[in-house]
Amino acid sequence: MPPYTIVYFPTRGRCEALRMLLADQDQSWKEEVVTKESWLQGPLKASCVSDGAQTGGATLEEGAAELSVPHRAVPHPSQLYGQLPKFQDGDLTLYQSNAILRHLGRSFGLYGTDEREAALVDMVNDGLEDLRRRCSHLIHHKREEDKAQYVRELPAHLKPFETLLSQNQGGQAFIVGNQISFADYNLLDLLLNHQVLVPGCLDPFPLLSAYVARLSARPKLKAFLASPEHVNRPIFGSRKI
Ligand code: GTS
Repeated sequence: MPPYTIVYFPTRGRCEALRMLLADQDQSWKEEVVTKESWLQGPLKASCVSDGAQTGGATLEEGAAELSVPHRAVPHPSQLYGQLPKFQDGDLTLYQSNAILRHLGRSFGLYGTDEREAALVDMVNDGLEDLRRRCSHLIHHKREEDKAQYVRELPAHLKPFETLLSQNQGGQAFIVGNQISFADYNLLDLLLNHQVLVPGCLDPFPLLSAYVARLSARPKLKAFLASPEHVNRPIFGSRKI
């Protein structure tokens, strides 16, 4: 039995970076896929809802919006957040995708080689979260003019990552230091998604383009990215991108 279980909607969403990390680190894991129907029944959400949800505090965003999950689903006290992903590592249960990434980063030595690098890895990952939120807002509240604005502003949001790469060994290595970190998997996931969402968006960024090609060619990642498991899983819910 693999020690890891990912409980999530049938999308890449906030879990594909985790999956890429696990695959590249030669780990296996179990998937528990949560359908819209089972989520709407409520007990699973209730089993991960915070006290705040007693007043309707659970938010609805991203995949849930895609899945048309209603706001303020059944609240339940003394539980956590009311959202997926949920992640099991043996008897440790975690919520919050970035906490899970960091946990795996610590477990597999993917958190820089010292405190300075760890701080930089955190900085990159927090920057990625900013972009991920913008992107998911666009997907779930999409209007044509919003997409046009998103596309116009995207270069400014990608540029920091090109700059960070250029500052680390001329862009020939990883986003921080000399070894892969959890932030690399997160960055790779967002860049791959953006190549689908905004084709050609990496063209002005030669280092990021080469980085995507280089990381995607790592043998275990390459195999994962070519697997039906990855290929057939939509980036976001029902929009099939
Ligand atoms: N900060 C959380 C994280 O990083 O894990 C956000 C999790 C989140 O927004 N989960 C959404 C959810 O469970 C699904 S998705 O956005 O990841 O696709 N929504 C269901 C609900 O009822 O809110």
